[in-house]
Amino acid sequence: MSNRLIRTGLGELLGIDYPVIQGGMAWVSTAELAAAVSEAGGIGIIGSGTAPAAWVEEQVRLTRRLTGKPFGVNVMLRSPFVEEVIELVRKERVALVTTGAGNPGRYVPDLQAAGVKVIPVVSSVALARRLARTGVDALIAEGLESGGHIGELTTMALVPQIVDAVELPVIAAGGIFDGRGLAAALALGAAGVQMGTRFMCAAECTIHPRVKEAIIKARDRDTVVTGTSTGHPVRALYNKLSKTYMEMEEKGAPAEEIENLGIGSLKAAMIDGDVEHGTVMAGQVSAMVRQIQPAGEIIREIVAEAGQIIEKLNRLVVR
Ligand code: TUI
Repeated sequence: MSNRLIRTGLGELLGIDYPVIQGGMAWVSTAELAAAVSEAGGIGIIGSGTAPAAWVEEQVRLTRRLTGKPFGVNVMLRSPFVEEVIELVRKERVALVTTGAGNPGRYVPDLQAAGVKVIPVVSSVALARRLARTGVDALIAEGLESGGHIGELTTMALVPQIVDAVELPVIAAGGIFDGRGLAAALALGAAGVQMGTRFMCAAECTIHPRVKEAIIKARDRDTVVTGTSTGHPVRALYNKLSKTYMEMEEKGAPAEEIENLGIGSLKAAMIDGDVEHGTVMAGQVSAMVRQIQPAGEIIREIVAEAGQIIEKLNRLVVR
């Protein structure tokens, strides 16, 4: 397969060859996956989730042993350890911090002063505009096709709106699986893509094999969104736990009771492999995942396919 570069400016910003970011996923994206993605020319992200700084520090050290290339850490802003994790990534001067589930505005100046690039994940135009004013380096616009905590707009509708609203590189996330997704994202004005679900089935991803199997088995309508009634919608594979969620939401159970169902459930799925009583957060593209592949192969495939599509589209235009 040919492997030319797709130059969008994201490569220069992050010091990488291909405009592909691996989504930071709690309990999923550890040093092994992050390092493999970075080694292959994308950028890998350690998902810190609700882990304390000591765990993140260990992961940063391990990643540095596995690759000399730039990598990032995702900070989940609803973590009880958010302050100490921010301090750790600042002290360690990791190349990139992505954030999720909140507004990271107040951390931006200190991180950038330490040489850390800051790229928040947003799911609305309002937050994109607010964060653009804080001087963030780029934005990840994440549509509701994604797994995990999601917003209310699709990638197709959200990405061009954010591209028009800010003068920053925008990375598209949610529903992106292959070179078609990358080419489509570029057509919407994005400078690159972030992918989570596909990298869950990378050979280097350390999650329980039963989770990979469940994703490979999933069909088009097998993800569901629960938690909308509590204000924290989450997309995950349909299973016994999501059935319970839906029943409780249906009968109008108190928000606290519904939220309590989720405690420990992500770890139960990803680490213990309980794909029936745990939360298997995964996106709508789960249905497209058919095999376990090395991260490097995934990246090379996507970039080559996007290149071919762009050339083919070019030939569609008759002069
Ligand atoms: O963050 C994600 N996906 C996630 S985080 C996660 S772990 C979790 N644990 C407990 C509660 C919630 C999540 C699993 N999946 N994606 C990035 C993302 N961020 N999508 C949407 C947002 C978002 C939502 C609201 C970003 C900012 C925001 O702002 C609210 C505010 O404070 O203005």
